[in-house]
Amino acid sequence: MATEELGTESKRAVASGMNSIQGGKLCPPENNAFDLDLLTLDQAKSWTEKGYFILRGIVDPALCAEMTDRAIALFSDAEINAETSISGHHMGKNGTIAVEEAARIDSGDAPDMRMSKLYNLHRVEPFKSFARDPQVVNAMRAILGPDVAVFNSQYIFKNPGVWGQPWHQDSLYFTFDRVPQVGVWLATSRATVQNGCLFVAPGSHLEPIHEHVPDARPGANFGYVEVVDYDFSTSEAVTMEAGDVLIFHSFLMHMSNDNNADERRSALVYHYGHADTQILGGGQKSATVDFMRV
Ligand SMILES: O=C(O)CCC(=O)C(=O)O
Repeated sequence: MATEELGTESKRAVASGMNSIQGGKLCPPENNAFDLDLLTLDQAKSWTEKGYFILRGIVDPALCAEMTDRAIALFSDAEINAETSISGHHMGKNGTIAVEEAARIDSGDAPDMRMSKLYNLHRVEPFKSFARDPQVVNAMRAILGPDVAVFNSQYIFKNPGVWGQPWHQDSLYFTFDRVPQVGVWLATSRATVQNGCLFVAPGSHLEPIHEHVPDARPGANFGYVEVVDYDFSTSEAVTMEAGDVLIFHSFLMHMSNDNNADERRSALVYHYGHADTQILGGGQKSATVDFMRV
């Protein structure tokens, strides 16, 4: 069908644009540590060898539930009061971007069932305070140094029946002059193998950025791309309780399972970098990049 072919073509063009800028890039291992003595020995070992570690129980589950309610309210507001809406992407007046789920299967019409992602939350409470959580900031300083900023924030809903995101490296999306960046994935519900937790490929943060090909599933979310030339047989499921935080390297290959359970899986995901990071290619700023020092 013509529309499907067009969709496939534009997905290929997006992937090839990102591959041509970021593909083959390496992160020098000496960039991965500023002062790992700020971490526990186990955290530092896991970070160095595997490319991630977990901070357990650092956010009250009641605050996680409040964050979810607030994200739903902001999502509804962005839809209703959108300045622009294109293909299920709504640009809210306060800078938020609400993205509807493309792969949703019989999930219903309520806003919280249509929501896939909500971007640009880190200047809004209660999300702003989490960006400055002392344990998170300590981890960022241990890895990146004293001058750090959060530059990307997303609230991700994965409702029952919704598909996961395939294997990828986040640095594919970050066209910056410095590497690495660091992902902070706060579970705001529990995350299980059944409801769509993350999986990671330990040690893959030492790989270059691999070529990513478009997610071939018809109806997959726009922008989903995947690594298909790596052996994922040693991958590990990251199961979490509400309030746990995964800290992960932006070169680490990771994916998430489909939600085959009858409960929602939700997460608040931040990305941090050095506060003086410059955007490559003349500074054309993405709508989802906004550096805020913490
Ligand atoms: O939360 C998910 O399901 C996927 C998140 C992810 O892979 C990412 O933010 O890079």
